[in-house]
Formats: sequence, structure tokens, C-alpha cells
Amino acid sequence: RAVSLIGAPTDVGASDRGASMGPEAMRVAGLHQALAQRGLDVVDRGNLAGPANPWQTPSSGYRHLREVVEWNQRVHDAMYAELRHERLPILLGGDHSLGIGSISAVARHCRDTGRSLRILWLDAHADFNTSELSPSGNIHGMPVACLCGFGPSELTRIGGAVPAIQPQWIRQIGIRSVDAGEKRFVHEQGLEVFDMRFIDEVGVRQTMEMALEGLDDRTHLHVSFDVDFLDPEIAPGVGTTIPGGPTYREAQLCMEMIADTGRMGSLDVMELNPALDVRNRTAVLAVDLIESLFGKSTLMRKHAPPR
Ligand code: DIR
Ligand code: MN
Ligand code: MN
Ligand code: MN
Repeated sequence: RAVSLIGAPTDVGASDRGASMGPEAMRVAGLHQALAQRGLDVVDRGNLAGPANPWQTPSSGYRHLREVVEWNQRVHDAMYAELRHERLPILLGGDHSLGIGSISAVARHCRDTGRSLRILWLDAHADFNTSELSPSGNIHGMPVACLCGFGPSELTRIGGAVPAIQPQWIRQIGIRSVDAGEKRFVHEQGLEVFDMRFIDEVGVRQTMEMALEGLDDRTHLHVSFDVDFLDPEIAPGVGTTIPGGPTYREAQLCMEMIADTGRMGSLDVMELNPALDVRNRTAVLAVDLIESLFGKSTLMRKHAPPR
């Protein structure tokens, strides 16, 4: 399978600085080599270029809207080009506002090829704010809403169709920090959320079985992995740590169950912030988990355990 790495070194969608260093930290942690070792044809396309971070306060409800739009257009174009060439793009963020450009491109590719789309949103946050609902004005808290058509038209129309996706195509997993107005809007729009309480009660296995239910050979599976999904004990290198996330083993099981479907067609790895990390351990962990997404497994058993 052909895989392309695309770096998007920016933090314009956040208020914490440093996610702009995420792509290089992933390279230093050996992502290319780890995937190549799995037998994949890996090409690193290098980093996209875009506007600098002006480090301004929000205006009309958005921080750095112009810059976020420009970065997302470039991400869209880069992701779409890889998909057209039948390559699996891995977007190395960069803050999670770039999920707008990434997933708009994936949705466009699915329209082109008559596929259905399933999106797994692995995150501590629902990222479903609008400018009216957001307490921060940070656009990395808004990408899911923008993709569903709720946001400024410069962002909602990037992939050529508005809305780019339907809320029913998304499964959110690991959620544990949602703003009050955002929570009402998530319910109103009917997003399927497997929050941490759900995982506590039924476990990762049944959660992932439910989130992955109904995939078929016409489904493109997109994984949008915000590194703050993970428990901060194992993943300190993110801007907005929220306690009570998946452990190492739980995260591995998520990734292995995604790999087992054989349907993953694109991936975002977002919000890694080396400025807040400890000797690059969060990047090393992210590489380890991505290897599992591509089929690395420690399995020894001959039979699946009982249900
Ligand atoms: C908060 C934090 N819900 C906001 N969001 C995110 O500012 O909208 N942090 N995505 O990573
Ligand atoms: Mn394809
Ligand atoms: Mn998050
Ligand atoms: Mn996020």
C-alpha cells in the first residue's frame, strides 16, 4: 500500500503555540522508517507552506480566520492530490482546525469514486463549536461543525460541497471535554459520541465494534487522531491535556481494531506539541500507535477470546 506523509506545520487554529513543530517531531520519532519497515511504499512530501502565526486575539468570534482558511486550502489540495493517485495520505499536524481541509478532500474523493465515508474522530474534545458557542474563538475547537456546514463559508466550502459531510458519518471516541453550548449542539445534530464514560462502562472492545459497525468494501474510513485523545500520563505533548483518557493498552486496542477492518484510507495526526513534550515521548508513542493502525500487532493467540 502506498502512503504519503504531508506536514502542515502551523498552530494558527489554537491559542497554545507549538503544534507547528508536530510534523518534524514525528519525523524525528521515525515515522517514515517505521512504516517502511511494515512493507509500505512511503513517500514524505515534506511540509506545506503557509502564513505565519500572527498571534492575535479573536476578531468577530474567530482567531486568525484568514490564516486558518489559507492553511486549510493548502491541506485540502495536498490531501486530494494523494487520494486521486490512490495513495493513503497521512496529515501531520499542526492544529486540528486542519481537519477541515483534510476531511473536505476525503469527502470530495468519496463523491468522485462513489464511496461512502466513515469518520472516526479520536479526541478528548468534540470540536463542534461555532463562533457563537466557542468560549475561545480558537478554530481548532470548530472543525467538526465546519465540516457539517456550520461555520464561515470560506471554511465550509473548501471541498466544493456544503456541507462537506453529514453528522451521521462521524463516530467520536474518547470525548471528555465539551463546552456547554457545544454539548447542546452535538445533541441537536445527532452526533454519535462514545465518550469516556461509555468506554468506562462497556470497554474499548465493544465501543470500537459499535463505532466500526456497518463498514463494507465501498467504505472509505478516515481516522482523525487528535493526540489529546490519549491520557496525559502517557501523552503530555499536547496543548490541552484532559485527564482520564485511554491508557496505552486501550489506545493500542483502538488502533488494532481499526487496522483489522482493512478500510482505513486516510489519517490525520493532530495537535502534537513538541514544546510541551518530554524528550519527544508523545511523538514516539504516536508513531507506535500509527504502526498499529497499519497492522503491527503483538498477537500470539490462535483463537479470539470469548465475547
Ligand atoms: C475548547 C477546546 N473546546 C475550545 N478545544 C480543543 O476552545 O473550543 N482543544 N479542541 O484541543
Ligand atoms: Mn481511493
Ligand atoms: Mn482535542
Ligand atoms: Mn481536536
